[in-house]
Amino acid sequence: MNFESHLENIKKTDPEMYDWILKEIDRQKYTLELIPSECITSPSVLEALGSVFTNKYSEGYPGKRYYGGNQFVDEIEKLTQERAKKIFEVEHVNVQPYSGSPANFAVYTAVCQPGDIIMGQALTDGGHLTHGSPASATSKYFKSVQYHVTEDGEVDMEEVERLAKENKPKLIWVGTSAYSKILDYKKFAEIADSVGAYLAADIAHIAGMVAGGSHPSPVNNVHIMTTTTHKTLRGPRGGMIMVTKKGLEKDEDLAKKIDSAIFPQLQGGPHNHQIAAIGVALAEAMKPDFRDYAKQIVKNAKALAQELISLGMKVIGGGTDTHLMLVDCGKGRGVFFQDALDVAGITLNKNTIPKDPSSPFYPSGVRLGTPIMTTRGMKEEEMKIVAGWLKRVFDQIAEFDLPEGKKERIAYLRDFQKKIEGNEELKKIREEVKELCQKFGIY
Ligand code: DSN
Repeated sequence: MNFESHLENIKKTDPEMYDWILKEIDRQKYTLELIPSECITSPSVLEALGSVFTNKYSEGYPGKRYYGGNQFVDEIEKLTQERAKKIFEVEHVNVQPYSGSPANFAVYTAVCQPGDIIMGQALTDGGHLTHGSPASATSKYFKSVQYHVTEDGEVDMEEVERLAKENKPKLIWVGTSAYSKILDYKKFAEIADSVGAYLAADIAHIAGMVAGGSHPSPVNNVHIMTTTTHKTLRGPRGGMIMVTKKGLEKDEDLAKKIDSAIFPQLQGGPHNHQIAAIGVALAEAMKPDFRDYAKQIVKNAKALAQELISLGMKVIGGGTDTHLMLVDCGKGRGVFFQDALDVAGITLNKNTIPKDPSSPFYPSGVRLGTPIMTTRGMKEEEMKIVAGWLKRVFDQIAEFDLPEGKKERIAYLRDFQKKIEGNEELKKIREEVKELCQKFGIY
């Protein structure tokens, strides 16, 4: 894809912004992105996202809009809904959420009253902010009870059951942002049903793998599913809320409640360009090669985890069943690994590990995954090369340890930054990374 010809107008009207866009294109092209919640959309998705649908207001739903001129907006919204229903085998879909967090807040709005008890996996244990984290408004408006993982990084189902029985939550979330195992949806359903709770699966991370058949779907066990559309699903930034058959059996008004939570309760006009682009991504997800991609994500993640382990790195839980893994870097040392990798042209994020001995600000691990490398066409052979780079970078941070004192930390990290920026081994790896990235382009 020739980006420059797609940017000829902005080049003339806003050269400053044009330059930043070119810089970001180069960053994405020539560095290796291991953040497991990111992906590379297709040129078709980008075209839909840049389309004239961004010009239109259309509060309401197909056939019931508050503004005129929505005859084509109605068609793209219906088309996108139908594609999502088919792929995820659900009864009802709302494709208007601006992203995952608003989608999740709409679920609360639809099925809870302020002050109701809700349950979710702790953020420090691989859950998501919006599942009732103390840092999120969801814990301000609802009484949040959080469950955790064991040392192996698996959800502690005994704790889930005990907390559900003790607290009788109105809503239970099942779904993760930093978790490498397959969740026991059946057991979650038994627990939620036993206390009469709504069970909502947040499948944001795994949506592409569910669509492509390389990860089990929670559809038959839960009442609601939410997702973002820009992670493994490989669409534009956006969100969807889905109501399952089981959901309608529990509450025949559930679809209506979800729709009215999104509009008029929480959002205004839908982002129609985003909906068009989600539709394009869903059409791509129905193609056979998407299934190959979905399978390869998992194969690559397994290969990467195994190679890291054989090089002596500590992968939480001894491997992965999904697209991502957590690596234990030692107490408070995730930040060193993330920053050193940045210098080497490899991007990932520091992350807490189960029972983290440090704090969420200076966590002990990193989170990494394979969706982008897989989209670029890399396979198991390349995963070995990537694991080798990760180990070489890890060796460069061996001498660094986070000081206990908060003030000392800032000066120490500044000094660390200077040292790694001048590190010759990291610069060498950066060149090797660039070479591989040139072989596996993003467009
Ligand atoms: N920020 C996303 C992630 O990185 O997993 C979750 O919303």
